[in-house]
Amino acid sequence: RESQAKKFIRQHMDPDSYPNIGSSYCNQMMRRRNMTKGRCKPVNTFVHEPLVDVQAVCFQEKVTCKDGQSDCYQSSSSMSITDCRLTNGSKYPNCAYRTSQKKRHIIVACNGNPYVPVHFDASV
Ligand code: T3P
Repeated sequence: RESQAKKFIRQHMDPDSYPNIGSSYCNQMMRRRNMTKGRCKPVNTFVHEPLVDVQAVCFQEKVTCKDGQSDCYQSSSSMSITDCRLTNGSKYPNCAYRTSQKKRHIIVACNGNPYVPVHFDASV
């Protein structure tokens, strides 16, 4: 079975696409990374930074997660990200996404040994 760490990488890491991101980026990437199987995942963020820099966030500022319990950390630097948000009229299996590029501080939950990101909580 896929580990939580591998799942985070599949769902949230894309270091190499930036800056060549077009309006169909999310439609393609959400499908390619298997987030349109069974349902359309409503919101998902891809991070365009090296994996080591995202893993390092687990040792940066500790913050409260949205669920109030897990261990979350906020990146000290702003990072290049792309938010994918399902469009209102989109109907499974035709998952249609709006692509928005941003520079934000990311908040991730970390777990395990090695202590690595396992969930994307928010960007601020
Ligand atoms: P996961 O836990 O697999 O990383 O919160 C539900 C899902 O939405 C969660 O999936 C993370 C994802 N999400 C983003 O990817 N970006 C966001 O900005 C927010 C708010 C949620």
